[in-house]
Amino acid sequence: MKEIEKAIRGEVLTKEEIVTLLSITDKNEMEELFAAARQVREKTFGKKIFMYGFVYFSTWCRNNCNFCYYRKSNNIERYRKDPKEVVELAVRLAESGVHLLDLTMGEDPTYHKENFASVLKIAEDIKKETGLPVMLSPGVISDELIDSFAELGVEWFALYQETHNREIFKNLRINQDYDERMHAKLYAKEKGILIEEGLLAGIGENYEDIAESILEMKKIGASQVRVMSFIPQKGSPMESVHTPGRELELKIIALLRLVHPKALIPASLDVDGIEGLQCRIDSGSNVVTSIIPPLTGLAGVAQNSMDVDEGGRTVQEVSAILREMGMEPATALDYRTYIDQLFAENGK
Ligand code: SAM
Ligand code: MD0
Ligand code: SF4
Repeated sequence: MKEIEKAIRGEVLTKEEIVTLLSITDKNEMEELFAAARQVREKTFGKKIFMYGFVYFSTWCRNNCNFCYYRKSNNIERYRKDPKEVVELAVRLAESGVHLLDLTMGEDPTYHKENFASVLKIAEDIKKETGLPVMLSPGVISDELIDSFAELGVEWFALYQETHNREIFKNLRINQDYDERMHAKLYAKEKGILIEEGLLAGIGENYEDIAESILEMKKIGASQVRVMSFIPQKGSPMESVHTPGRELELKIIALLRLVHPKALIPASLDVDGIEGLQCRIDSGSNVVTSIIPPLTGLAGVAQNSMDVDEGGRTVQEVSAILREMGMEPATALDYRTYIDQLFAENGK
């Protein structure tokens, strides 16, 4: 298809062209799209795939996102892990071979009350003890707090808009401010932190909305860009909304790759577990996220238990599958070298 050839030449696709490619239903055309995404990925990354450890250490939240299991009004069992235990878990993940530690939490009122003192300490200790880069996923926080995390040398700030359609945002992230959320992200970038932006698939968006998101992610200078299929959560207002067919997520991954050739693009184990790894890598992603240590009582965000305790979401398991596919698990040094390049490009 001519749009695909254009992307392979390194030209940025227009919104209309992205919509055309998102509309593909023909199997051969879809395979052409995925093959192009793999070709574009290989140019920058070769066969190497990165792996992120995931530590979701507090599931308390002051917000009421309609799609989320951990929304405030959901009557569920929650945990806030003791800081010492969080550090131990991170060390364990580091020893298992992950390249980055993603420290994630609900917008826990306890942390907000103490001005994030324990989270700052957790991030500091984990950096010291593991030497690995750290990503922080804290929800919306103040500029002052972002300054503090920047001073600690936190490498990444992850905060997903989910959609760049303000109407849809309002219905998903109820009583939250679109601009405030976007501001936190842009401020972190301004402070020299790499940012991750993301969208949710299957929440009432159309192809135009998705194309706009893909282009907006480019505009804001996100270095990591993601999509996850919506998974219905028990007890939430969207409990009976169906999860979308996975072709949509896979096409979006491929288009993210074509529009953001050098970006880090997750294949999240949190949507379909380890079963979902190969197809996501095959459509152009290059980071496996949501690697969780087994038997620790830690949860995922979209699938709170799938494959975790069975040991399915481990470096060992992921590496074996990657090798079988002819891909190669990267090293921590490969990862550090790559993000150093991103920092240099961002002028830091
Ligand atoms: N509480 C912080 C926040 O919302 O930014 C940090 C957690 S963040 C990692 C939670 C992300 O998981 C959401 O931004 C959303 O993209 C994803 N997520 C949550 N619930 C989901 C669901 N039901 N299906 C798919 N993805 C979901
Ligand atoms: C993931 N469960 O990557 C994680 C999460 C938070 N930064 C990431 C959505 O699948
Ligand atoms: Fe809280 Fe994040 Fe879930 Fe929203 S997505 S309810 S902010 S944990």
